[in-house]
Amino acid sequence: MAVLSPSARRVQDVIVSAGLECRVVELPASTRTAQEAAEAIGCAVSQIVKSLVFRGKQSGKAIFVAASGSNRVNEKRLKEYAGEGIEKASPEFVREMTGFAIGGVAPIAHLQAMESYIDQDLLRYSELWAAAGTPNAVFRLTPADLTQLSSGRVVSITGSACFRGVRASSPLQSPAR
Ligand code: 5CA
Repeated sequence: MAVLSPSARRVQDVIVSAGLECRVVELPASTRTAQEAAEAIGCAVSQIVKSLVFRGKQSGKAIFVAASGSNRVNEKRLKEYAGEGIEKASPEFVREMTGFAIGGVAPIAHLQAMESYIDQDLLRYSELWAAAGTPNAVFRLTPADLTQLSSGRVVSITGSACFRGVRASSPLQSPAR
């Protein structure tokens, strides 16, 4: 088996410590973005776990969101969960909190504990893929693995708060390739 780079190793070690069998793989192609990762893996973009860091405008606290690759985080909704205005974190803040550079941020093995949310749409799939510390490292996991590894609250992260009921009953998205 190929030797993993240090960041990918850190992710693999956390997986093993949790008693899970997911295996980190470093691919020859770039998996820097959700789209590139889906193409390299051969899965739907919606099956990619997008790892996003936001920051509370008042408190400066870090907020982590594991989102389905095809979803856009509704910042109004995230603001409600966080209890304050939020903004996208800077690349430096992302690295400080997670220990990973943008493009390789894993949903686990972060340097600092963060308030975390998991996009409920990710629970629709039997198989997910997430970044594993570098722009070409990924691992396959199930939604159950994700909720076990991350202490995040499973929530809806799309749509606006007033249409919550409508969104909740919306049909399955066809996987975008
Ligand atoms: N390796 C893939 C998933 S396997 C990956 O990391 N995709 S991602 O979507 O989780 O990470 C890219 C995300 O980083 C983008 O969606 C974007 O929200 C964020 N990002 C990109 N550039 C910046 C930037 N300059 N500052 C803050 N966030 C950024």
